[in-house]
Amino acid sequence: MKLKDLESYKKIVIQCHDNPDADALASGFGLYVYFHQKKIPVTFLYSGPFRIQKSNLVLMIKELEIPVEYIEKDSLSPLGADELLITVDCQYGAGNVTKLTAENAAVIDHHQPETDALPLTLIDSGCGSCSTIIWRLLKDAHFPVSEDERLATALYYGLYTDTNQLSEIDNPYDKDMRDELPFDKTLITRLRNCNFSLDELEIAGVALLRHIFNEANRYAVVKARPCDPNILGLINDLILQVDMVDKSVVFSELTGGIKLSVRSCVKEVRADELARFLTEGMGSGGGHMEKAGGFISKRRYHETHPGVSVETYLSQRLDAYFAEFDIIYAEESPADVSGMIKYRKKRIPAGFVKSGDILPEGTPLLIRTLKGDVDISVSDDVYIMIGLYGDIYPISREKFEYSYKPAGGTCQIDASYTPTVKNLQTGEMHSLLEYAQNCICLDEAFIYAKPLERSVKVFPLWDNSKYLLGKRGDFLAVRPDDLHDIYIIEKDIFGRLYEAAL
Ligand SMILES: [Mn+2]
Repeated sequence: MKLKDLESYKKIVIQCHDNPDADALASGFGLYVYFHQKKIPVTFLYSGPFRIQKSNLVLMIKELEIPVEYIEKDSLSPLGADELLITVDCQYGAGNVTKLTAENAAVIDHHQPETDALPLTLIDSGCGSCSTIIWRLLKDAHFPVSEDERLATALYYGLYTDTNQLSEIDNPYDKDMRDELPFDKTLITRLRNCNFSLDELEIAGVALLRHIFNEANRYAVVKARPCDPNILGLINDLILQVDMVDKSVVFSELTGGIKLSVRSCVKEVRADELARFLTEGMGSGGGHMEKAGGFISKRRYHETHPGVSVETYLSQRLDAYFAEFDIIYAEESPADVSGMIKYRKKRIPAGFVKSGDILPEGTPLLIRTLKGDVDISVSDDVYIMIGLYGDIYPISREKFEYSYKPAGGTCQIDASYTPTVKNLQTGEMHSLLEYAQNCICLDEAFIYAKPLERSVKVFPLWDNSKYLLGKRGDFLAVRPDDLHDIYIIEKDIFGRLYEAAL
């Protein structure tokens, strides 16, 4: 869906969820500014039992001049056939937004799909905020977002608050928006410092009085009364500092579902991956290695875990998590290839970039992909391989020359986000594909591999601080010329890239 698809109506009403948060306000504001500039009559409203009272939101509306109106449920008037309702940061017909009768409705949201999709729907649950999706739509429509400081600040603050002060970001679009928007720093500082009330301070205090602690797996689970997600992160940062606790989950039960904050301070557990594990099939989770967050839909939870308390669910799920994984430190011990089969890499073109072609030797680079950011330092001996799905990994020139040869032509990938490369000294960003050339695997590229029967975390040779996660059915692979070079190939990709070598 593009903004253009929404422009053919006589009038547009933007509605965000009841009890709006900063992300909902920023998202509605972004659309409002766009349609207003297009000279289409537009209003932005919210309903529900309560008017906005939170001090940071009141300040945000006032300082950024967000033209949002509160309409009581009984005063909502139905929309006609030539009018369009757009719900932002929520879904038309869902429980957290007062229903306004409309013949035409569109949905822009970043939560898990809750309702049957309407024709005009854009939901990307991978984004940390709905503001990010609005920003993408505005950019796609060539709207100069960065020239409007009030709008830029609103969108930035929407992402900031929905991702626990940006600590729970992992989507590349979120990172791009964070890096690109020219926001008002002074105002963000003011907003940050009127973020919660004395009542919320008390919620934090009460939550800390009770906890579940598991000594064997060194985790804690804490329940907080319904509150703003920022409070959960604040409580959790404190809990993680306890000497016996290495991982912790703080949650609260809200009207629409369960909001989680997840923390880890050991490299064997990535908080973002644990958040995904805890919310799997019922919501979404993600973030950083140490700080992450998640949301579980109430409806999905009750369907799959009827009558189970959230504390019980989380403790059992955490125990399952710790029982599930084997850990391999590639640097420390070579792979045991006895149960593995030899595979030949199919001769499918892949992309590669000589890092020395991008910038001068020694320049620190950040390469952003759908699967995360990778840091490298430019060197004539470091090449970057680009897989069919936009996955990237560094390879030494020597290994490259042994296994591949340049094949000419432009490199094409099949991914929803094209890897970007950022010069960490200047902040300049480019598409990695600008520098890419095709290459094909020489005949003699073989690997040993076997499908995994249990989940495994591999700390690869090229980075022993971050693991690669392999799930049951994925393949554990190792290069015959270096039995320490152990990695994971996802099961969906394996068959397309490898064939058994007879
Ligand atoms: Mn949101």
